[in-house]
Amino acid sequence: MIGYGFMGAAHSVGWRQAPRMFDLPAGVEMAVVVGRNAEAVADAAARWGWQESATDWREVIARDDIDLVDIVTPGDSHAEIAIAALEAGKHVLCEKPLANTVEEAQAMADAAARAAERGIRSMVGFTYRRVPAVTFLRDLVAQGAVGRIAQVRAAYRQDWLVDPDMPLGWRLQKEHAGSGALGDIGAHIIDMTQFVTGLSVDAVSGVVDTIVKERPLQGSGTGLSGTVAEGYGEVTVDDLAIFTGRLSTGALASFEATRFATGRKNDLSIEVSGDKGALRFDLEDLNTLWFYDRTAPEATQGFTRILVTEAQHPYVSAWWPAGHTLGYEHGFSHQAVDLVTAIVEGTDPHPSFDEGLSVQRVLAAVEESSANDSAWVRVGAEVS
Ligand code: SOE
Repeated sequence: MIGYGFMGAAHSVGWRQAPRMFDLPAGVEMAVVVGRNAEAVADAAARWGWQESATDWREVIARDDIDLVDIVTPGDSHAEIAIAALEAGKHVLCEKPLANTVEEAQAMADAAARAAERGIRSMVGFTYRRVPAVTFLRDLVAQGAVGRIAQVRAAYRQDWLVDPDMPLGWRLQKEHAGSGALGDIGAHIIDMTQFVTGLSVDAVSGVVDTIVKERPLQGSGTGLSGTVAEGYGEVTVDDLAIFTGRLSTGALASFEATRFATGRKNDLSIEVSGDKGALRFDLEDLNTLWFYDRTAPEATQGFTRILVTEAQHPYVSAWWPAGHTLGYEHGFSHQAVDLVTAIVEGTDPHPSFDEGLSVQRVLAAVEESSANDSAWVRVGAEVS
């Protein structure tokens, strides 16, 4: 695993639990965790159960005893590491968003396609696809439970930037993160919309905005907090993004990605509305799915709560009995299970780098639209 911040912790928990709770077709050895600070990465290895730590990812990628490289670094190093790992014949799991630009994502997707010819697999870490209620929502949509989709409403709302003294971490710097709320959390709801509906976002109109334009420099810290250092620096990414998407059937979707939704901590919600019914999911209540069945007798219609903890629900049987709920970290185990299974079975895991590229194109189109008074921009059209 390259990187050891917030996502490094989450992935480590996933890799550790997956082989213990699921019957995997291959063993998992947490071999090496890599980071630039030797002491800090050694601590991370000891805490999370990696056999070794190292400071040079190129040396680690060159090792014969490494089969899979998990990339949890900021976006500015995804392309370089992923392409080098794929060329070295390693399977790759890369955190979202796939890259910082469409060009980088395209180069990664090309490298993944070349590697796939040699049986090397790659996958993007849109982990929320593997929250059981989200996977089940997708299954129900595919079975026709909502009928023809008329509209999707998707929002990812956080509030950790409301405080103007929150320091200028890497997520607020374009050269490291590519974009702000748009790429960090907007990418999740774009991917989730495409995943649960099976439709693509083909055109967008939107606006991105930066509310606090300068912040104190960061001392230490890698996650969503940190200490403040002397001086101020410019915020070079968006704080929030609001956009409309036209889906491939012509249906409309609304998207809201914000770090300024006061009181909302990690509130990803999606509602899919069709002519037969509707489904709604909210990450702050992640064991629940709401289903409205328009085909039921009118007198008993209404949003019904499904507690997604039954053995028949995706992934659940490996964990606890019905009603014994799961949490944020379980998606990372499910991701590990599906990737290892695909590698052993010789199938292509999802989301693929091509799917990551499709999200990247939507992100670029939203920025293009915002720069042009919210004009509609076709996704994948040449972005100036
Ligand atoms: C911060 O906004 C963050 O950690 C994202 O980077 C993750 O992708 C999301 O899952 C939770 O919030």
